[in-house]
Amino acid sequence: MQMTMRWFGPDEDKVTLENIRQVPGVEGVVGALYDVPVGEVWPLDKIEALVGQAHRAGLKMEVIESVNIHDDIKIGTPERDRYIANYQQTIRNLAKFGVKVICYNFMPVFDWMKTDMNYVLPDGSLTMAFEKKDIDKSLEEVVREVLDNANGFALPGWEPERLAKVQELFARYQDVDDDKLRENLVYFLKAVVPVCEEVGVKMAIHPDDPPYSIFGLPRIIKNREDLDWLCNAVDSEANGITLCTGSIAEDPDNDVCEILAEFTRRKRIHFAHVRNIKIIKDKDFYESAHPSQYGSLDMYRVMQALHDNGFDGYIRPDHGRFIWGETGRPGYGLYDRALGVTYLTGLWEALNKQKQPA
Ligand SMILES: [Mn+2]
Repeated sequence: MQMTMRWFGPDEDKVTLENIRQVPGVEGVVGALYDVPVGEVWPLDKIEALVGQAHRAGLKMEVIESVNIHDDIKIGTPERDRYIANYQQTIRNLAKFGVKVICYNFMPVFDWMKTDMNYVLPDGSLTMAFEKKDIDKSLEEVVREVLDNANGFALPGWEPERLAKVQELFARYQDVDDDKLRENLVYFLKAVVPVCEEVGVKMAIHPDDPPYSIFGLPRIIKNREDLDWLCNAVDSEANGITLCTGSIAEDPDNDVCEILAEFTRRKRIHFAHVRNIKIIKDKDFYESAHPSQYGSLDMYRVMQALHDNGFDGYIRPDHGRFIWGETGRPGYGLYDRALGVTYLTGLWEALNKQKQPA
């Protein structure tokens, strides 16, 4: 297991590499280039500079989150082949600098959805929440609220210029249903997985967040059946999963620990986002502090499912709350994520020692 934290780069992140280097247990950062338009090739010199910064700070950068997928690939237009060829080249370029895992998602329009970016918990900390009543509004209203509440930071997957045309984007997805989206994902994977195998990189799809349809959009990575379908559709270890415990748990019908255990055994989980959520009612929830007592997930069992099935991939604590007066990009402060790292590392040590008594 290699513990990591996400880092948005020197210009986009208030949290520095030096900060992250001092969090006990963290060996690497998960990074990305944010100034290359979606669909274009990531240039070697920019990758070299990015990875080099991490190395100079004493950190690895073996996971990229994310190389986003161009809408033409998800929609399946004739132009997709050019974007897929670019993606293949990006994989080759990343491999040259030691990247092992590429996280991505295949969600139309929105990479993720929360309705409250500054939800106040009883202890005064701030977190992100999702309440269904708040998406029963107009599309523009929901989009504006998310963008307006980002505390001035760019949100991953929420490019304002793309979402300014949200109605047009929806219109482009009009004929894409679940089956069509699945077909387009397989078309993409059949093209990129052989390149991954050749250069030693693994693709790792992030499940849909939330794991059910919103605004009538298709959703294809929601539960155990979908993940099983994905693994069988292109049967290669290079066709893998970023298992996000929070996203999967947003549907109370999903058994997160069972899913973790099965796909770890099948060697398809290359990257795990480990966070807790608290279900408020039905499918409404907020992102809680990591320890089991604050959320709906038993985090001991979550880590045990990974540990006991031979997990040897990368982990990060996904999101954290804002505590101790910290402000910044919602979900990505330093303090609460550092507490999450420490807690998860502690659980892992205990699991290791239970297996090998002193
Ligand atoms: Mn996640």
